[in-house]
Amino acid sequence: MEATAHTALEAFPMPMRVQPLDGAFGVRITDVDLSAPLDDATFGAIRQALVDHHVVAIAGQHLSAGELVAFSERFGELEPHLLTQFHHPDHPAVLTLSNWRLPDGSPKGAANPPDPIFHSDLSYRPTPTWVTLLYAVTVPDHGGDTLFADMAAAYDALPADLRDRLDGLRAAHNYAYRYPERMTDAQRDANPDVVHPVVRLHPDSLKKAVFINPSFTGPILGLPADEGEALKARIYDHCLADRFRLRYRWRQGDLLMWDNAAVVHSATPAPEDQERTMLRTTVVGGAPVPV
Ligand SMILES: O=C(O)CCC(=O)C(=O)O
Repeated sequence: MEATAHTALEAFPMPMRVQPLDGAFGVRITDVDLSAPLDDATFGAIRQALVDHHVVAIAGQHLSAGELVAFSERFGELEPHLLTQFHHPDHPAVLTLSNWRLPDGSPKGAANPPDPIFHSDLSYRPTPTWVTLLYAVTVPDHGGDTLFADMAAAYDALPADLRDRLDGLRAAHNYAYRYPERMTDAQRDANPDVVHPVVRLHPDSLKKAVFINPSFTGPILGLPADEGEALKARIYDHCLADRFRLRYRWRQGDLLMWDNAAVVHSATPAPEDQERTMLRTTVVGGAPVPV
């Protein structure tokens, strides 16, 4: 298998237009309607842009939950979130994220925490999420941006001694390392620790990327706890630096996709007096391949 060539922005299928996002990486695609059936060439170009640029924003969409599912399924099998209480009533593969409350006072969706932290979606599963698709239904007029860090570029830029030290290491992941209070006993029992390589090989691009995150990653196997924590802190300090970052400012109707095998992301707080509601799907990837 050969690594894919970087998508040439000027060679994108018409009538779509693609431009770099304002950050270290990522692209914005316009002039495509995701509620309509897409031919294979158009979908293939979007998929390749995701592999090459890690984050793809498609603006100006009007999607129902069913249309979001239909487009998401082009990437592969969808995995419903373990927080079943926030599944869309008609489409369990859709998770509603919201800071808002329904008229009866119950939450409209899973709320982002007040202290968001970088993570890779479902890294606590044996086959973590490959693509996350997040669709902006209602957005505030400020705040609630999403942050990304490019873990492949960060890996490439690691000092050689640290890079050599990481290859071959493995770490434990669990949703409970971040959100123990959100889980029922049954959810905790159904989601024990899983072990993944600290550096993974991307199945499409064949690039290496750091695959630990400050939310869901626990101990590094085979290292004393204090040494493992110090190593993780050093890695996060390097990987989350501004030079590897993208800040995404949302507009209503945006569909944002990201490649969890190449980036970590974090919500940021939204104003409490303005609604922010998003629909999310997650596409299952393969088990992370060690380097
Ligand atoms: O709402 C956001 O900006 C990001 C949400 C998030 O972190 C997630 O879906 O995993």
